[in-house]
Amino acid sequence: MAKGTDRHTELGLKEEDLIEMYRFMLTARYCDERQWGLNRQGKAPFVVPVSGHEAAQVGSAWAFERGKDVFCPYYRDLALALVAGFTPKDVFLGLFGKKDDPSSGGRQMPAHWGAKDRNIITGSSPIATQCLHAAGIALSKKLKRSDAVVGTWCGEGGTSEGDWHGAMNFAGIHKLPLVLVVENNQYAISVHVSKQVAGSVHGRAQGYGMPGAVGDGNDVLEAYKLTKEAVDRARAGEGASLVELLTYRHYSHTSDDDDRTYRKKEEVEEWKAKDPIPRFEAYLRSVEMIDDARIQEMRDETKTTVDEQAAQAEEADFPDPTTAYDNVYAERVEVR
Ligand SMILES: Cc1ncc(C[n+]2csc(CCOP(=O)(O)OP(=O)(O)O)c2C)c(N)n1
Ligand SMILES: [Mg+2]
Repeated sequence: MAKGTDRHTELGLKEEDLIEMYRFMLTARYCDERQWGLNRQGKAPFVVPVSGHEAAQVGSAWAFERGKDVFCPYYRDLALALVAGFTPKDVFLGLFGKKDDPSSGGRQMPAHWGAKDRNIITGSSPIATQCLHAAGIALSKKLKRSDAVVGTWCGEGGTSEGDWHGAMNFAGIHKLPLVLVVENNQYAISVHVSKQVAGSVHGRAQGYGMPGAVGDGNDVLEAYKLTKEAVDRARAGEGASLVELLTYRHYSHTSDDDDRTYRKKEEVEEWKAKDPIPRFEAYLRSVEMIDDARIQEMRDETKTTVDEQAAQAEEADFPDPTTAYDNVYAERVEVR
């Protein structure tokens, strides 16, 4: 392919962008493998796996401007949290419930990503509540005449919630600078998408007066392209958009779920063959940005970083028990 006509060039992405995107995808994958192993060792009580969603999350997150835009993610968004400014150590501090966990200082369940200094708004456990928070923040950005854009992410199961429809309706009416990304991995725990959505997720946008796009969520460049169009639209004052990214989770819903009871092995294997990481590696090879040796080197480097930072988090301090009521009640109540 002649230089200048590559897909990424057409999207305005440079070599440094692609290499960083690839590194984030690898980092998320190794964090996932490490946290899964720690769960099986009994060291991490609850894990929400991300494997399979890396392209959807890194591609969509890359369309936002860090430091200005606001991220309202959901629990599966480990790769997105990394792009938005979490380090692997931060991920593991949350997993172990340690004092320096940026999301909650070890108070919340793991995977409730949040950090004020990185514009990541922590979500509540009820699904799709973050979409309403995001709509409210987008309204405030509009009222303040800021050109910041708000992004919110959820699964296709989340789109059955009233909160999601409320956010869509409000964002459509008020033309809010909001992008709603749906990571459609075909399942809401054990419930297949065919029992969740009769039409299509992206088709729901029409009823709320906004554009709805759908694309291959295992292709990081497509995830970026669709989300970037939506972000540009929002920043130009043209209102909200919905982006549906088709993907699949490789592991069970959480470490407390057994997906063998509702997913056929063949189906899982079929989707694993579309793994977003080797697919992106194939693209990077095709534009001669990396070769096999560089892939191995980057994989080794990333894995070492993740292992080291996971170990540092494991050794870190737990919160002081006397701080248990901090930020929970306005004033600490002494109980005799
Ligand atoms: C309001 C509400 N109902 C039910 C649950 C239990 N629950 C947690 S995750 C989940 C499935 C969500 O699936 P989806 O939105 O497709 O996201 P995925 O986990 O597949 O990424 C459910 C039903 C919840 N947390 N909140
Ligand atoms: Mg789902």
